[in-house]
Amino acid sequence: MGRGPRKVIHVDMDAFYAQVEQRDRPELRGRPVVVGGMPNSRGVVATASYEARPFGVHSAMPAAQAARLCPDAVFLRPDFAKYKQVSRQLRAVFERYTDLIEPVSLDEAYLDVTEDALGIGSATLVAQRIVGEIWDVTGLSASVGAGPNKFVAKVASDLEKPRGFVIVPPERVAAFVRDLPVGKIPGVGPVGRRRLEARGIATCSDLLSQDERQLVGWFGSWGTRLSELARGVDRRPVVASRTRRSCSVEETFPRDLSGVPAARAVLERLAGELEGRLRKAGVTGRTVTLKVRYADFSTVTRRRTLTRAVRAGDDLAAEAVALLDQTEVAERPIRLLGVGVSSLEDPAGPRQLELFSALH
Ligand code: DCP
Ligand code: MG
Repeated sequence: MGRGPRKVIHVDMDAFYAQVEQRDRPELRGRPVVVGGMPNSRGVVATASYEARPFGVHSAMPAAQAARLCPDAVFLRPDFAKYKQVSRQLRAVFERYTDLIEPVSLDEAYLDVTEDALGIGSATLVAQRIVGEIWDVTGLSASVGAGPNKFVAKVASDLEKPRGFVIVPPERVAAFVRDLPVGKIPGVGPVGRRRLEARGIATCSDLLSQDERQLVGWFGSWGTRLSELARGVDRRPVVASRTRRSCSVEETFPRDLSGVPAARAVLERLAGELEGRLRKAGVTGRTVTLKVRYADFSTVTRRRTLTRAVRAGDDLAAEAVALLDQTEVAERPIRLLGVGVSSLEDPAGPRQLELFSALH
């Protein structure tokens, strides 16, 4: 294990989708912008620009409600391809500073810079350089937090958004955590908060004043976890994502789709497209993944690993359609469907694959 405290940075873009849109359409800068569903639909808000937030507009709220709260807001549909592109640019910035990068979502990642790649040494300096470089490369602002673990870094990055910059050195962790409302602890949602408040626990210092055994008695293993976090302790490592070799196609619908037959027709078409991609790449795959994004933007993936590698559109479609049973596609409107394949193999055999990689 480590010799001394780790240095963990958490980066989270400000009002991500909305900021990208404001960057690309300067006439929207300084104006309330809501990205997500349209006000006259049953869609929900994906995010709101900081100009819209004082009106009470927030993620996951029905778009119609957002329009009532903030009648001057400009409503835009999300452009996921664009956000993914920015996300790749962020990743490239992070990679200059460390290999230990754990992406959490398109706009958020943990970085372990205990030993940063450039030998800068100071987490504060690394964080400053990362924010500066993100701005130079993407024209977008980020908030960052740094501390000896993921919990502290995450809370710190959220504390002074937008353009937040909060560094918590090890000796300041105890004071930093003490006054934190329990609702700010990642993983404590509204339900958890109510359970804690019912026991008179509103802040981390309230947690600290409870005996750990009492917390475990009330809340089970969650009690242990809370007790640790309240002391500013979080041992979770930053886990670098493996570069998974996969291939997928997906489609967002101009209007939400309903029903299994409609979903099946789309999946058959996407599977045909995927076959083309796999053919071009000269690979087959053993794991088939179905991706479903519902109208409220919540997204699920379901996968199945086969005993043999497949590539034919018919095979891919059959697997993807079978996986529909494990989703709520029959009951809920669908915004996006996707089919992917991983555990890729080269049907020509491993020797060919080696030769191929040796040539690159
Ligand atoms: N998102 C979404 N639906 C949600 C939450 C988020 O579609 N319920 C999308 C839109 C956000 C992006 O993910 O722009 C990043 O989520 P964040 O929670 O980081 O929120 P923002 O970046 O928009 O704002 P903040 O400045 O609070 O981080
Ligand atoms: Mg964000």
